[in-house]
Amino acid sequence: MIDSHTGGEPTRVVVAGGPNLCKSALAAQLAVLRDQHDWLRSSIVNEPRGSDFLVGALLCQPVNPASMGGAIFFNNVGYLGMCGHGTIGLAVTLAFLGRLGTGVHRLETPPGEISVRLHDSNRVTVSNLPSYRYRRGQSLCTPEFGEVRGDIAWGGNWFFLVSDHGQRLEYDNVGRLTDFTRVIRRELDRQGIRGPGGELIDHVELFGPASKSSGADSRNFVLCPGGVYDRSPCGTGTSAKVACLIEDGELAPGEVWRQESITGSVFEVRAILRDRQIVPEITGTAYVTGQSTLWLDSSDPFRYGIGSSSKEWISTIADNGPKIQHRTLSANQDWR
Ligand code: PYC
Repeated sequence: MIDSHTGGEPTRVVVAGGPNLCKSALAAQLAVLRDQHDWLRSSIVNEPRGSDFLVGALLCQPVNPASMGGAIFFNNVGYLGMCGHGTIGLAVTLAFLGRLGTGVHRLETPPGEISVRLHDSNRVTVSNLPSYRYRRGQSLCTPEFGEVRGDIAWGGNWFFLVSDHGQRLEYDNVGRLTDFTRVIRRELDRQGIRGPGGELIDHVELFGPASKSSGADSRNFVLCPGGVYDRSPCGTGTSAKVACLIEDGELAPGEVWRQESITGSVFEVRAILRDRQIVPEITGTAYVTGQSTLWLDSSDPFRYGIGSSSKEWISTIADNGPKIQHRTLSANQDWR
């Protein structure tokens, strides 16, 4: 596994030894991973190895041999659609391993194929999936904070985007921002406010003025599905934002939008129109921070992560003995 961070948000890429998911479309590979190997996700991103804000990426076989690969992104509670910061981290990781050269490469993800341009060993532009706004000015009543209005938009994941919120978007206020956005997330769910196909709106994004020193157009705070905030400006959230700006005529196709995160990191985005669809291109920087091998010790009750519902883990505990063969997942060993 290789760790990196993109604008402060970590990505842990499994580069070898994952389960055999067959060479099918990435959405089908995701279904197999979720249904049969969810222990892999929880082992990697949950405590004690991981943390609430860690995003994992499993490198998969692509359907199209011309693709650089496929990727499934996941976090402490489940699976993401696309992941902008994670894609930048993945490209930098593959460059670090000598597996990716500068230039443009295709990457398959569960919601569709994207492309990645590696500029140098750290800087990457992701050409995302077409992004769009589903609803403008959706009203939401919350018991704690009264009415909140936001746009519902998709940029690879579903977002509720709020500009008028009365909150202070500063790093020393992340506790309150987390509480505020968790209430929004809870009420969206409770009141059945969803995407057009019933999808959960599982990311909440607040906007405010950028810091003067960043030279950015806006600062955001993004609550992720696991209940913690994105340290980066969030690639899919920034895509959802520029889709709204273009639909409102506040940003022209091709014009650059610089999105600052709550930690001060910045993504540069410009959207192009392709077949009348808004395609955001997100540029950011990632750095490799470490390399490790995952060890699953059959006598370790937390080998699948704290809170994991892995059946194997439960049976081991119930039987009070190591019923599972000792299994390890390493860079050299393919576990099946
Ligand atoms: O960069 O798209 C992103 C992202 C989604 C969740 C965390 N980061």
